Amino acid sequence: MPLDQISPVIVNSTCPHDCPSVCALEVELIDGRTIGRVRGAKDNPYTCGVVCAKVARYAERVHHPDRLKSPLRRVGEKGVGRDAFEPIGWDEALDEVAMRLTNIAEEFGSEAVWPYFYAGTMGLVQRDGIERLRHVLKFSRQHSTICSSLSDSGWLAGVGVKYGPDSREMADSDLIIAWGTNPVSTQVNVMHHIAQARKNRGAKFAVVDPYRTGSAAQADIHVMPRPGTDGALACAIMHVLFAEGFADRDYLAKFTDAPGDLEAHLKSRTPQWAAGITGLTTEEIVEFARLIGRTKRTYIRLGYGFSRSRNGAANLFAVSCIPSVTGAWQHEGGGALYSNGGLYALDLTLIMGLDARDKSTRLLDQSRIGAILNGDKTDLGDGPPVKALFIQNTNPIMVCPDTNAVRVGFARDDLFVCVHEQFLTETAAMADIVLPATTFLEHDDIYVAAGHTFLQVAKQVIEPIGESRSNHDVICALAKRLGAEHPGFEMSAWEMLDATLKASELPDAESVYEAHWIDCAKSFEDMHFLNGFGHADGKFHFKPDWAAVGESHEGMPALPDHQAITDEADADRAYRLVAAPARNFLNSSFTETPTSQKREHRPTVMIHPEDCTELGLSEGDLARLGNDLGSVVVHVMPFDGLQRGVIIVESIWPNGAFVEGRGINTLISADPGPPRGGAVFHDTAVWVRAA
Ligand SMILES: Nc1nc2c(c(=O)[nH]1)N[C@H]1C(S)=C(S)[C@@H](COP(=O)(O)OP(=O)(O)OC[C@H]3O[C@@H](n4cnc5c(=O)[nH]c(N)nc54)[C@H](O)[C@@H]3O)O[C@H]1N2
Ligand SMILES: Nc1nc2c(c(=O)[nH]1)N[C@H]1C(S)=C(S)[C@@H](COP(=O)(O)OP(=O)(O)OC[C@H]3O[C@@H](n4cnc5c(=O)[nH]c(N)nc54)[C@H](O)[C@@H]3O)O[C@H]1N2
Ligand code: SF4
Ligand SMILES: [Mo]
Repeated sequence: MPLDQISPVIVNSTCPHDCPSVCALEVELIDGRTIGRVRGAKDNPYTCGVVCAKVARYAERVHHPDRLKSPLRRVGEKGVGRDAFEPIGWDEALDEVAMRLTNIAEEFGSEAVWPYFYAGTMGLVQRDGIERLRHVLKFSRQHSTICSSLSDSGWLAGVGVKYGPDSREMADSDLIIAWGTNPVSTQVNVMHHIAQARKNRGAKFAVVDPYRTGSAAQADIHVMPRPGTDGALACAIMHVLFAEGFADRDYLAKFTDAPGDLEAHLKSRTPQWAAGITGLTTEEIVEFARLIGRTKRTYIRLGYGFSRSRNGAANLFAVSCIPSVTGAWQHEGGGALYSNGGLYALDLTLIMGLDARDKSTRLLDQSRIGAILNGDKTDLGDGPPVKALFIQNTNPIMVCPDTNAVRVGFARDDLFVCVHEQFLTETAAMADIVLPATTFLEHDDIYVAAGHTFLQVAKQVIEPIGESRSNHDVICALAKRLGAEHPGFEMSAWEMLDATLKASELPDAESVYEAHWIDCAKSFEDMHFLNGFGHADGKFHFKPDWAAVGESHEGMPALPDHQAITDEADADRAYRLVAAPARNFLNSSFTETPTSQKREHRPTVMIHPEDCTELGLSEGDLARLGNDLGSVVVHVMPFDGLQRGVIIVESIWPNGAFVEGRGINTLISADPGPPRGGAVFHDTAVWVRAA
């Protein structure tokens, strides 16, 4: 019978992609090997039946003809593609990886091996099991900086703990501000809850973003600052709040550390001052501040995007101070949310092998992989060079800063690379051994979320594609060959997640799976910090202890401020580049699916029409963008939804999709943002000319 005539079974699952929404899913199962449509679970109070278009069409990805189906050994040049590889058996592949890692560790020390991973899947067993192998064998550790270290730093400085007012409360807000986030693209569920508030309460929706994103286009108010200037904007808003009687002085006295110092400090942070830095008008700033001041139920949804600057931690911190001045935290539908990552009190000892962790083992910065592979002593310290990479869940040749350096590093003849992947990515194409990986539909796992409060357990839905194996299975098989011992290497993925739940005093895996999710929200009082903020004194800190947040705290502002350390434009590099995510990709994933490719069309630079005229560029022309790190060529799209002097290239396209084969991260610096590192994807000055 043709597949479309079979009525499919619906199976519960959870979206594993690196996205705050972590949607509860309903997957059409056509047969034991084939899925149909994917929908959001209607009865999940956050997902509410909504998923993004990419995942609705997951069949395109899971059943893609290019899925890796067997282990591969490279027999040709690096970076060529499929023709350079020959299929081999699993035992042969794993034996070779184990042999190479053992030899390298014996010759150069265990720190010469660097297991390297990120969040291609957010499932805790499949994502973090690599840490267990690392810790048991004392391989180099990874400082995970590519996504959330700047934003974590900024949030923890003021609030002290990583959660906040329940995102479902957006539906009860009167003003929702998407600050440095583009939910239409990056977390579509937020838009659903905003739509509820607009419909039910006539709520206003505001977006703070340097360009007119899909979200900004739907907003009532779009505040469009220059990139990297949110600290100045936040200070000027707070200046107005104090000056015009919108500050909640009772709240400030009870719940904050230094309201007097803050008020005095903000006297000189006038809207005129901020206008000069942000490129906004004084009137816009004052009007926005008054709206926030008048609206008790103001909910700020803080994004990661505006933290991806050298001053990103300071900026996110400054914005998080606003509800502490107005006292909005006290109200239902009020306050600010960055992430609920700290809500889930899971004991990850078993999964991550934390009992075997030796903190004296070298820690290497994930975002500086280019410098590290090229032997930079500031990164390597006294330790050995990195001689072997074992990679799961990430595609550094596309997604890391300073692509040229990353490529030179991967091209080293004396570097052994094993990549465990679903597709032959640009990174996998540089590997010596490639192992085929399952997708979330082909293995079991447990999921927590940044954007909501639900913990979910999902079971395997279909048979693994080809000979693919899960991360957990590969880690355990390698551990056996490497002589690594830990109880976690002896268990199935299901046993691991069940044991993790039990160790965390939560219901067992089967019960959570049966329920599809359990809600880990704390009480209203706790989520709104009415019982105190996360610091020992229970106060929100306007004067953060930056030294407690990160080592590179020197120069962090004592009170919320504009920290003038960005890569500012100058006479030679007149444009500020924002390399924001594209709607139809998810980081480097979905760049392989036909629908996403069609919708995104091609790498494009958005330039203000007046800048286009000055540069002699028109729609469809090729422009070259460059700085000290290199240059890239892209097609031009004149666009009036940004300030002059700001340009946008949405991504993350493969390098190979660009005219000269060099992708946008060629231009991104690997400088770590203070105080605790972090990649600065949206903080780049470039020159632009016709190509
Ligand atoms: N220009 C620019 N660059 C950026 C950003 C930006 O905004 N602009 N954002 C940055 C951010 S925030 C992030 S988080 C990074 C993310 O960058 P990546 O970590 O590369 O992103 P993903 O696409 O999430 O996942 C990477 C790979 O994991 C694989 N994968 C998925 N599930 C599994 C699995 O179960 N097992 C195995 N073995 N592999 C799996 C996928 O096939 C995919 O190729 O990119 C960063 N780079
Ligand atoms: N479609 C899609 N969804 C995704 C991803 C994707 O690549 N594509 N990536 C996933 C991942 S790993 C993450 S971490 C999240 C990130 O999702 P978000 O939190 O939304 O962060 P970004 O997408 O990096 O950036 C959001 C917006 O910040 C803006 N921005 C840049 N610099 C500044 C600034 O200085 N000030 C202000 N106010 N705004 C600024 C950008 O223009 C962009 O529109 O999204 C996830 N969801
Ligand atoms: S919105 Fe995010 S979590 Fe939801 S289906 Fe899409 S990628 Fe997955
Ligand atoms: Mo991310």
